[in-house]
Amino acid sequence: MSATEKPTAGQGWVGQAIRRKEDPPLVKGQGTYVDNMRLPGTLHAAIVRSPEAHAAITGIDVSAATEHPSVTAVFTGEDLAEDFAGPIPMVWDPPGVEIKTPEHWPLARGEVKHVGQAVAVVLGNDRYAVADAAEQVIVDYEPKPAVVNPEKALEDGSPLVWDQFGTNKTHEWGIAGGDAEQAIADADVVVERRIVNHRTAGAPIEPRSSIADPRGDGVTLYSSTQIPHIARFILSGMLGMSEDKIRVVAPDVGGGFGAKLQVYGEEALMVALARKLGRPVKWTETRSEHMATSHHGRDQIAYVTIAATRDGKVTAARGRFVNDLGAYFQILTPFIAELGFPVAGGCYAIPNIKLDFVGVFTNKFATDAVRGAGRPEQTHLIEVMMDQLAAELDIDPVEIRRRNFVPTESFPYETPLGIVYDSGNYHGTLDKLLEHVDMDAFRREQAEQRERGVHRGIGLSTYVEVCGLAPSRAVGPQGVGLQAAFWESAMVRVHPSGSATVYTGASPHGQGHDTGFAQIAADRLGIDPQQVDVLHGDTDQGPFGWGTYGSRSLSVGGEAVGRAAVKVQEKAKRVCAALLEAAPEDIELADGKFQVRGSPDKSMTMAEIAGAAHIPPQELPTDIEPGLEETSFYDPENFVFPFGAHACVLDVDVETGKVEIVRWVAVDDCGPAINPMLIEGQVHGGVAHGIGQALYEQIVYDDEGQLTTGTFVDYALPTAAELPEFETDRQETPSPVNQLGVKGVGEAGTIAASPAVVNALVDALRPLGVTYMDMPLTPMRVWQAIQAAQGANGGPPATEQGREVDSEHGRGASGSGPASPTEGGGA
Ligand code: MCN
Repeated sequence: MSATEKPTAGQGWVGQAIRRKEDPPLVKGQGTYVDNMRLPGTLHAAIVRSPEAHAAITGIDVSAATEHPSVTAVFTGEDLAEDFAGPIPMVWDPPGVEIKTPEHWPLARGEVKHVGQAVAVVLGNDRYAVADAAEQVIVDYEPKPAVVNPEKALEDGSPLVWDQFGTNKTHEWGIAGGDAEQAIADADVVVERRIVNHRTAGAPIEPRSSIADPRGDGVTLYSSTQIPHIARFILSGMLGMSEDKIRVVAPDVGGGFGAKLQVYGEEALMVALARKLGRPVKWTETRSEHMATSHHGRDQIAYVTIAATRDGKVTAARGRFVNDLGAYFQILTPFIAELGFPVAGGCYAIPNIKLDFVGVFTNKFATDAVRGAGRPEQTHLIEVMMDQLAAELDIDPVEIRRRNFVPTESFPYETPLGIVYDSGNYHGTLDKLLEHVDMDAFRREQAEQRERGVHRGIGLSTYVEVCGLAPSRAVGPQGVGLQAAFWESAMVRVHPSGSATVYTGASPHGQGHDTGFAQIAADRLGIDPQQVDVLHGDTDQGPFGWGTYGSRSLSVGGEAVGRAAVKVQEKAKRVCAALLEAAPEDIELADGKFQVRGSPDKSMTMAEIAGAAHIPPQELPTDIEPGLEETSFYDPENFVFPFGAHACVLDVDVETGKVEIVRWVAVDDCGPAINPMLIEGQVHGGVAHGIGQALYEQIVYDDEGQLTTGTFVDYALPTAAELPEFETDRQETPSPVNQLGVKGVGEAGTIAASPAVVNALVDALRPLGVTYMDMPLTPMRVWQAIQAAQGANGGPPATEQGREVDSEHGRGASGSGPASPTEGGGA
């Protein structure tokens, strides 16, 4: 069936690739983004930010800015001290672990700890005038030594980010299952690598933006956020207001990629200022502000060991991780790296696993969740290490994976870390991938091309992802210690005419929930998805919800929609049964009608039933309440574990180091498709994100803590021109965890992509002696790796590239090749 053909209403909407309902206004420029909103009497805010990475503030002179004709007020951190009841909270409190948590206020108090830290705010009627006036605020800084390299930050004698803690180590957290040390000691083969997963930005197309609008003793905050309800909850604590006095609205949101899974100081600041001044206050981030002060992702140095038998059976995996957390915590900062632990063993039945995480303060902005959040890091490690091991043992990368996959008959499979993978068929997705990619033919072609000087490689990534955040008891206070729960809510309301409104606690920002969730509800209500309006992102419009991230919205929020719609369907059957003089259990929904089983001529449409439910006729028994509306709160029993197999084919120009991806094949399994077109879009975007990190994108601070990648000129985001055409396919293995059988897909491509790229590069360059490289695979770094492997140029050995560039912060350390870390990035 084509995307435009319609099945009979009420039947089989789930699974159809119907076009996204939300797109027409967005593509016609009729979207409502926060920055488009104009409220009468709005004051615009400009923020004065620190140019210093670490300094004491010895004076702030606001007189020139205050005298500016367009300026209404200027405030510093001290001026607003009474306006906040609490700092920006960090919500991870794992049992038995001490985490050194500094106070983090929206405006600096006495010291700055990173470039871009907010120091003062200037308010006025004109957006551009306040930006000019902000430059007239004179701040005196007494610079202090900065530390930017997390490993150096752990050394004795390092400058301290926080004197009060006496160390830059924030915390240690570890988990183990089996006996990895013993297995490593006993192994035939042990492979060890130091793998750097560098810092990246979220970089959504719409930067952050907030307007706070005071109303009586309350306030409405319009914010470009992924988490309106959590934002209200946190803001109520920070501002000392009860939640009912705060309404948070996330209107159309132009992407987030994790960077808007956050409550930022600026959001609290706008609310505080609006209350103080009694006028709406608005702030929209510039792109440079985004690069400096929206949280970053990744930034991990991993020491990984993998042990195996000579025939390639992996017996142990061990990792020690140094995570650069920046100077302050945002809401989840120290937790993000650890969030990857459930998939540390990947798709493989590895009996012994040991992981130790160390968090480190540096004079940088905080890291936190960026698409994948901890899982891309772990997947990168295990997938790169499988290829490294395969090379060590001279076993084909396909074969080594097959020898270690969790067998299909072993699901549900419990990992040594106590995580239960719900369902899987890893051979299935790999088999399907190999139907698209003929490996033997590729190897023949590769050999011929090498003769002609073309360096082509293929890399695999067979990933498993943990998503569907989350069973509250697994992640809440008694579990890993989050001061949060991750159930989801849905409310389904059928109107008197039979159309419906669905309210979800998820808060999409590009994923297509308006369409997919409408399909789920439509099938259960016997109506057309076009008759279902999906509302989200407004704390005043429905029950509490936990937002969109962690590829949770469908498997938790969509499941809640399905459950609420089933409750409505059950009530509709009771109404129908009463009016058709049948028993409720004899009413079935078929062909879009509620009918008496076996008597299709005795039937009612949802419109007829809804009319009767709202304007009850005499025949309707009085024990049936009027109305047709139900709410569901769904807390999953387990996570869900999507998986798949991706292949990357790339060419390396060995003269320049430029990498070009020439083919990408993705086979993903996220359970039964609600809408295959939405899945495909997510896979495309996700893979693009992973390729971006692998080849182009990197946040770089220099030795003094200055951000050298503060714009899209230096931070090379790939465009469509740098990306291949994606070939996608799917397998459907239902999850037993939820009634829809679905798993997440929003991060799958990102999680899968980066190791496939690195493995492909190594496959291409192994004949030249390059055996491993850290990302980003920029022309300079690739060229250096080739030179080093060939023994030319006096550069570092190829296996040391990541370490070498990391210590020099990516600034062309050996003096050859382009000077920018992203030079040649192509964006
Ligand atoms: N889907 C489906 N059938 C399935 C599985 C998923 O039709 N079996 C559809 C869902 O209905 C939904 C979409 O796929 O429309 C993604 O669903 P899900 O995997 O539940 O992920 P979330 O909706 O929770 O999205 C979060 C995820 C994350 S964590 C990031 S980061 C991310 C992403 O999604 N950021 C995005 N995708 C993004 N897409 C856009 N356009 N912009 C972002 O910022």
